[in-house]
Amino acid sequence: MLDLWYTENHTDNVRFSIKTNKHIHSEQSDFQQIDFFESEEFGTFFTLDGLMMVNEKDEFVYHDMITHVAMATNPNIKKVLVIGGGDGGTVRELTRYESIEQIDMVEIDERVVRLSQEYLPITAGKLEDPRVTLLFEDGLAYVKNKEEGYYDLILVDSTDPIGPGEGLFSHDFYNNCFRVLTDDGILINQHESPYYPSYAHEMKRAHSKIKGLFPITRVYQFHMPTYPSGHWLFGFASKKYDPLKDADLDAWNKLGLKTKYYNTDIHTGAFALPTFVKEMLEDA
Ligand code: AAT
Repeated sequence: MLDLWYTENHTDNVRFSIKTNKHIHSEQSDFQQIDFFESEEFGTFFTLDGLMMVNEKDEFVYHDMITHVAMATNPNIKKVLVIGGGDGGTVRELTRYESIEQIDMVEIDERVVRLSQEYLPITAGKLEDPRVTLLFEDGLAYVKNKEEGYYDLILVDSTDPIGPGEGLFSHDFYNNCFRVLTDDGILINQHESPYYPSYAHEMKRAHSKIKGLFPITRVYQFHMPTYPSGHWLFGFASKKYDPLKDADLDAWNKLGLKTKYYNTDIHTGAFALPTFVKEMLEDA
């Protein structure tokens, strides 16, 4: 039996490997290199340009944390925009809220969606919900052209700021997100990792841009075993609601949603950051 290992460089000096059973699919789309694998430890997973995006075993952490923190902060969210997120995991979590009326998902690469529908039904299974509209275009262009004050929530479920995801970390993009949000709108964005310097650099850059635009900006953390260092962040930016002071955590618990990572203790705890991360954010 051949040992087939998927290996990713987490830095120039650190590698992360997963033993795989099968390389299910490989293609170069118009935007990026897409690969799907099957493995014992992480189930089916896919990579974009050689970087882990989603796997069956730890996707719940990321998708719980990108969605439920904002939803517990403002339970009246009705119109949601997801940017990226082609695997469908973020949309899946949103569809669990009956109160949400409209979910627009803007994904640049239709191939990620179609392949996820084929190989990752665990995340893509709710993309056919009647409230969901799929739009295949660049998220940067989409928010530029969208009318102002439309969405209650924007979730930026994007790749890292290299390749097609670069524009989703730009000042222009954040500015347009602010504009298309309602007066009590919330923006959550994939905020990279504070640990390895190359990622921390991007995290600081993103934070400094958002800090200048929104009255309330915070960062919260979670543990993603397959992302570089495992220590990952989302940004919480908001025009009105503070995720700690304004969240009605009892009301969220009364919804009775069963989640595997998020709970209302994590809601509060995730905003408690290690000193080195606080210092990085302060001088960002
Ligand atoms: N749910 C977690 C999965 C992702 S994938 C991020 C998605 O963003 C990809 O499908 C990619 O095609 C899409 N994307 C990239 N750039 C754009 C853009 N400009 N407009 C719209 N969609 C885009 C996130 C993984 C995070 C990994 C962290 N290391």
